[in-house]
Amino acid sequence: MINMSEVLNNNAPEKKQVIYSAVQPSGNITLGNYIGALRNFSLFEDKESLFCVADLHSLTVRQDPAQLRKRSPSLAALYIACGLDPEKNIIYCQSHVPAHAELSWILNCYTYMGELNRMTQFKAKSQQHADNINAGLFTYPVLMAADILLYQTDIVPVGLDQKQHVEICRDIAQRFNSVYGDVFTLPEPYIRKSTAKIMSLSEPTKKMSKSDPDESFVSLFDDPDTIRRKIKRAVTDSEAQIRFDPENKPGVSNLLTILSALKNQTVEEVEQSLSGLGYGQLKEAVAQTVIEEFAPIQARYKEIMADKTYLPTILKENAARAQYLAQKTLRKVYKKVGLYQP
Ligand code: AQP
Repeated sequence: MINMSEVLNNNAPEKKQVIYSAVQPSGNITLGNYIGALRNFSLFEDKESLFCVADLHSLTVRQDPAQLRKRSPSLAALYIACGLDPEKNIIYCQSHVPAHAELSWILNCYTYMGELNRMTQFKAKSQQHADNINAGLFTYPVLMAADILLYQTDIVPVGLDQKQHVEICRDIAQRFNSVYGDVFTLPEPYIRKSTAKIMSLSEPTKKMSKSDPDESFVSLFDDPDTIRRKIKRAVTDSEAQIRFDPENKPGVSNLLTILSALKNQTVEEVEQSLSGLGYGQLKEAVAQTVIEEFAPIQARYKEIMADKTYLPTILKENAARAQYLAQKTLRKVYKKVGLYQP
């Protein structure tokens, strides 16, 4: 079981809490997305939880339309395969709920250019996509704020890279509330310290990302041979000593973090269990653990995708549930800012 005391900022009040999180269908879901986000989602089954396929967000980077069309339902199927029950949770596509884009426009008018300029993801993505620094990339955090605030969210389970975006969401909400009264709930990020950032296999000082080259990450769709091959090639160092030291040994430390997350053990316990062994054995242990973790998810995913009517039905029904909740907030916001509603 995941240790709840490991949580950063876990000080939300005792009430029926709303949980919101999203993943972009911008590539094959990675081990980083899984450990940093998806795997934590089922912790919140007893709360009112919304898990979104952030297809509008993914347009901030050029996507192949045919691929995107397939990836969105595929990601929703993965949510379910990872253990989320679509009857208890609301699993839906962002573009099926127009209120996201509508609230985003309003919030744009309550967000400053200076704040958005400070976003590290915008800086990184601008460098990565220098030929396409579009306005959507710049206002990405505002759409994310709209996602979260529409549902009066209390907790947002994310990886560390998204912490800054949850913070700006709070700032925007606070600014709006200070003018119009308590319209929005202020959300808290839920970030597990030990697994907050899984690093790239080929460049372990960089975050593992689904839009990076294929060899830099393990995907939830990789077969056992591919998982073994990729982890075998993971960059380590020449010291040949298994030791957790992210600064001097980022590659080995990343492998230990992955192992500790998936085995639900502390890094020290994992280090101890591998004492005296070499990097080959460390990599084999990581590969085997990942393969075993993914096997039931992949099997369930195949079953879901084989049923051609199940997923479209679920996504339509869940979008209607999300729309109902989102409209309540949007109507309130329109009224507060003075938009005429006959
Ligand atoms: N390497 C990571 N370690 C831990 N958590 C991670 N997350 C992403 N990478 C890691 C978390 O996964 C969730 C989904 O992220 P997203 O799709 O909304 O966008 P992202 O953070 O930009 O993820 P990627 O994989 O890097 O996507 P691309 O390449 O499209 O930009 C978030 O909770 C994120 O923190």
